[in-house]
Amino acid sequence: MSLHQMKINDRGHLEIGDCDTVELARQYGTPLYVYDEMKIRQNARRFLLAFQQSGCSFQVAYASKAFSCIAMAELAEEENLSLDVVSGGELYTALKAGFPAERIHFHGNNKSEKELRMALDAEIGCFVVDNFFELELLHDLAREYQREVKILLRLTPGIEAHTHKYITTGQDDSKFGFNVKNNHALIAIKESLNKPYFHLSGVHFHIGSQIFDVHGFVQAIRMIRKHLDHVHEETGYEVEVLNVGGGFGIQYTEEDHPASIENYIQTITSEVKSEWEKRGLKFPEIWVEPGRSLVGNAAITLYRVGAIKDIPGIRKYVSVDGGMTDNIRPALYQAKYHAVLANRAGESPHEEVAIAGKCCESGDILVRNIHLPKVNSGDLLALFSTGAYGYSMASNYNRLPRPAVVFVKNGKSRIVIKRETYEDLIQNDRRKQVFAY
Ligand code: LYS
Repeated sequence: MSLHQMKINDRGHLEIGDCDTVELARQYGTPLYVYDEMKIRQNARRFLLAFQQSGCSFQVAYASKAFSCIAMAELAEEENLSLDVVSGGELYTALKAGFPAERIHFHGNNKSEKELRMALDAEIGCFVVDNFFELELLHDLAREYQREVKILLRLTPGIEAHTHKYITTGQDDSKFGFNVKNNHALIAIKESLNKPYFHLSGVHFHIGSQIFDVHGFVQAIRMIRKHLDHVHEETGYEVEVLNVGGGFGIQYTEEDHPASIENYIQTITSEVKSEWEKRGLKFPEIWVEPGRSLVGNAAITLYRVGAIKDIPGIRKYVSVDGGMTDNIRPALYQAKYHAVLANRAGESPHEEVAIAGKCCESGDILVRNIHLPKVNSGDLLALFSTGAYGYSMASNYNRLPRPAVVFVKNGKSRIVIKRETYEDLIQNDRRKQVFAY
């Protein structure tokens, strides 16, 4: 849920998807991830419409790392998205959901042989090859399968996006992709063209995550096009597909001012058109990989407030029943979130507090400073815009069970991931056996 769309009912309760959050918490317990299904669908449709209006051929591949589960893959399928997966587990989820394999793209800087075989068995649409090791391994497997495999090469354009250093990916010093500046990209393209079991559809790049400024994309497209000119001179090769990755930012707090979905797509498509037109080349198919921008603002997390510790003159800690186990982003990236008291959503702010998680880590703080109405133990707290990289990065640290996830729509809710139980936590543990050694 984004900041400006907060809906409060006549009981003063926050609503999402026309469902009362207090009722949702009562029904499913807390912590609880709640996704507004229509919001995800609207975001998807905005991407597709912006592309349709550009006149370009395209694919919008949902980056399932942002939030992967069967229901999400089903939704992506219904909305005519493609799917980007980065592991055997994400691929397995997509296939189990019945997602069409030909619309799956496989990413990752260290795909194992087992994962590559799984993807070849499923006959997925495209492999985004990340490095020389994978280039050889995948080609050996393609030969073994006696099948021509479609690939893109992930290039590293040498662009630094203005975002947290842990989530930049396009700079030269990156574990991802073939660097353009040191000629690895050209060598990889030449090698791919010489490999009989590869069809090189094009190239991919990704400059980082949570990017607000469209200019980074413009710069990267120009830079990649220059490199492709060089490739053209050397080999005569032209790309059919240009995959510009994702990284489209969203608003977490009022300090964030990302460009709109329409603005990102319009900028990217016009830049590609103008660069290709200048050279009299046929426009490539443009692929994007939004994750956060599809699901991030579609969800909230509901927590129950427990202990409150006031240190006069220093800080008031309001502790909730989740924390870094269901949302690592504040601890990992100093990510900022907005929150409200969901059971008293209409009340004015009264005090400044910190919202703390329940893990045994001083860094387990979800929000360092926030103005809320006077908070009482038992209040329900809603953290906004938690749909991306929240549940998907959740852990069982301190042996906390992972929360439940529900989808809401038109006043109805459905569980899409059930809450873990203590029994789930120990299901893979084995007791000591007398003759075990
Ligand atoms: N997990 C990161 C985040 O929460 C983003 C990673 C993007 C992956 N390419 O912001």
